[in-house]
Amino acid sequence: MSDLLVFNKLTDHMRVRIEDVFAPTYFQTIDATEWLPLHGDTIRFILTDGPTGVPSEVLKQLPNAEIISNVGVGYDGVDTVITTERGIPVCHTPDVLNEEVATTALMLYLACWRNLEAEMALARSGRWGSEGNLPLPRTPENRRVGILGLGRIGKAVVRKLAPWTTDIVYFGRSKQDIPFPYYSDLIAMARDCETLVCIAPGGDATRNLISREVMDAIGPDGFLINVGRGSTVDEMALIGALQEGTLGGAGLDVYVDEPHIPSALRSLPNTVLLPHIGSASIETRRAMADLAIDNLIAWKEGRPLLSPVPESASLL
Ligand code: NAP
Ligand code: 8YV
Repeated sequence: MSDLLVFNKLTDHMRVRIEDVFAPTYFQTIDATEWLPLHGDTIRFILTDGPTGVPSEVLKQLPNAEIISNVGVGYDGVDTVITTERGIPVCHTPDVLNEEVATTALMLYLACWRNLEAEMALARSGRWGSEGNLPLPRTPENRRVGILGLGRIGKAVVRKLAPWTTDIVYFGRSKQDIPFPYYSDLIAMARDCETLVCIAPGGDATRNLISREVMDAIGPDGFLINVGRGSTVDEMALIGALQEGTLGGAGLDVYVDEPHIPSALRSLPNTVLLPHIGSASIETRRAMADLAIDNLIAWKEGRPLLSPVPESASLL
């Protein structure tokens, strides 16, 4: 009888740890319409990841679910209004991925400013000799960078940017006790900076926050870097701004409908695109997986959770 429903793909390390303690069912291997009505009531524990989440219609069919553990810090795929109503705590994996995701943001920052993708393509093409070099790009040095979401990862981004620029401004819902200028108006910040880095959570509160107006405020000489969630950017507006050149370029790790990247974005020369690899190193993904599994085991053994999400605090 299964007690754990697993939505995400597991590494061998995770599988061994999980199968040592739990009796898992892997969602991708079952016919949910048949399985859930028959066995849904046996499930006490749920494991998932950021992009996958837990579909609300599935959660409805797990009447005895006690806990959801998310391999990832972003948990916008889980409806915490419903989980809180049902008394189901949600855990995530903060901090262990800060440096890796910040490195991804830095890679996109440098790649955009130095036109890395086109330069690499020219070197591989064999046409360097016949065509000569590309027009010179502009330097990433001493640019003003605006951070949307100066939280755990946002602060790591600022640290990693320091060798290139320390001219940092930020936007969020509240002013923090830090020495960087705060903007309560995202468009005003976009107007004043040359790169906007988004590392805010996804979900309804931030949906389409980066509107065409924000993109146009960054301007034709600036870049948008998004390592937060695709939902925070109005993707259709982004395509328009990039096609018309009112926004200089975009470095993206996340998209609205992953793993689908709109063909318009893929064919534009002024984009640098990554397939949601913000935290994707062996070491960091293992640390995230271990923390997510440790939370499940702590719950099973009646110990305090290691990293519940803030919305679950009232349940603990
Ligand atoms: P965090 O420490 O909670 O920081 C989030 C920041 O976003 C805070 O500074 C917060 O500031 C701001 N924020 C939250 N809601 C907002 C809103 N409605 N409007 C404006 N700003 C808002 O989270 P974190 O650990 O840094 O992670 C941030 C996000 O990065 C995750 O939620 C996830 O979506 C994304 N992420 C992506 C990858 C990837 O692979 N690409 C990997 C990890 C994480 P205020 O509270 O002052 O508003
Ligand atoms: C992962 C993420 O891609 O932590 C997050 O919020 O988006 C990423 O680190 C994801 O959760 C896969 O495990």
